[in-house]
This record gives sequence, structure tokens and C-alpha cells, in this order.
Amino acid sequence: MVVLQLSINGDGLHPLVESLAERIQQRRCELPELRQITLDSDLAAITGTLDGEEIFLWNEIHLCKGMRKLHLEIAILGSGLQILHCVFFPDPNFDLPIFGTDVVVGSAGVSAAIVDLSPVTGILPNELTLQLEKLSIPSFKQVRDLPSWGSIFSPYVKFIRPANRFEESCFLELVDDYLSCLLAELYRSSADRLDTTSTMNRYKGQLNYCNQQKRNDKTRRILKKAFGTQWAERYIEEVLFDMPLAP
Ligand code: BLA
Repeated sequence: MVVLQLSINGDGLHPLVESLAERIQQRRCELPELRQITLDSDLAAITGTLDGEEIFLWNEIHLCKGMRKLHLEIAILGSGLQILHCVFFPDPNFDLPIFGTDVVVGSAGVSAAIVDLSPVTGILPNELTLQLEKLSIPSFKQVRDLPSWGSIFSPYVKFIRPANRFEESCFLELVDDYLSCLLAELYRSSADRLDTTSTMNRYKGQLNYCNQQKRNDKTRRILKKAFGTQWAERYIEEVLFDMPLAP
């Protein structure tokens, strides 16, 4: 399955961005009651220019049973920067973590690759923890320090700068493993009532996750430079980290 045939200034997608997007799309097909959300055309695919270079932002949003928003985005900002951004937000009445992965490719290669299943109430479901413990986690040469807002991530977060193509493929397989653990947990889980304390706590936990992600100045700075302050703020608030509806 090919994500999209992109060719900007003659260059295609970085192999990790392309293969990761395809893998996410494949896993996404396994989700129960999957439906695509039609985005406003000004948000689905966005093009522009910056300092004479083309910029391109491509979005897909789905939802499924147990998850309110499955967001996959690819951004190409000139010839020097490509970003894959993906977050799966659960419905707060399901005891599921938020899946998130972000890959940033600069002119010197992949500078950041992060993946996590983030618990919104501080603790992952027991069976999911057992499954994550069984994974063989590759050892990457360059593990990066989390920023201060990174307290939202689980002990299983992997934040690295892949040293070479081999480590890039290890990262891809790790994301795939996290996705299959999440899928298995989704198939095990069932909806709680909307008026329970646990649903309310998970709702508040998602608000906190979104607020912490919004503290990532690196994302904001790039979007402002490419699209202007107003547009960037709207995009962050409405597309990247919009708040869940109160249960
Ligand atoms: C870092 N995110 C970055 C960086 C850029 C972006 C340019 C710096 C790269 C580096 O330090 O090597 C930019 N990321 C974007 C843009 C989008 C994006 C423009 O997603 C969207 C259009 N970020 C997320 C999610 C996670 C995440 C879901 O959106 C994690 C699950 C993490 N990005 C993340 C982290 C850093 C980062 C932890 C490093 C921040 C730092 O070191 O301060």
C-alpha cells in the first residue's frame, strides 16, 4: 500500500517516513469499526511556499470503536525537513493509552524518532504491561533526553536518534509491536459507563496530555515559520491536539 506519491523538488519521502506511514495504515485496517473522517479541504492537504521552497502537509483522520481520533500526518517543509506525526486518542470511557509516534527528518537524516503508549491516568492496563514486558526492545546507540513536558510518557517510551538504516528499521518494527499490543488491548477492552470516575479521570488525563504536547515549542516554531502564527495556533488547537468532548 502506498501512502501517497509525493515528489517535492524531485525528492520523495524519506524511507522511514514512507515505510512507517504504510505500516501504520496497515495496522489501522485491523481496527474495529474503522471509519474515515472527511476533513475540510483546507486541512486535508495543505500546500504553500516558504523562502522559495515548497511546503506540504497531508492529513488523514479516522475513528474506530474505542478510539475517538486516529490521526496520521506527513509534513514536508522544503527540501530539508520531513515529519511523520501520528496519534491515536482513545474514547475516555475505554481504559486505553494514547498511542503516539513522531519522526523528524532533517537534512542530516532522522534527528528524532519517538514512540509511546502513554497512560492518561499514570498506569497502563495490567495485561498491556505484561505484553510490553515480553517485547524484545532493541538497544539504540543514541537515546535522547525527554523534554520537561515529557512527563506524560510511559516507562516504555523510546526517544532516539537512529544511527543508521538498521536502527531505522528496528524503530519501525518497535512501532509495529506497540501498535499490535494496543490492538490486542483494544480487542480485550470494553466500554465503561460515561458517568464513572474512571471515565472522568481518563478524560482529564487526555486534557493534560494535549496541554503538555502543546508545550513543544519545536513543533510550534516550525508551523509558525511555515504557515504564520494564527494558522499555526489554530492547527495545533484544532487538528493536532484538540480536546476530547466532556463525557
Ligand atoms: C521534536 N518536533 C520535534 C522537532 C520538530 C518537531 C522540528 C525537533 C526535532 C529534534 O529535536 O530533533 C516538529 N512535530 C513537528 C511538527 C509536527 C510534529 C511540525 O508532530 C506536526 C506537524 N511530538 C508529537 C508527538 C510526540 C512528539 C505525538 O507531535 C510524541 C509522541 C514528540 N517531538 C516530540 C519530542 C520532541 C519532538 C519529544 C523533542 C522535543 C525536545 O527535544 O525539546
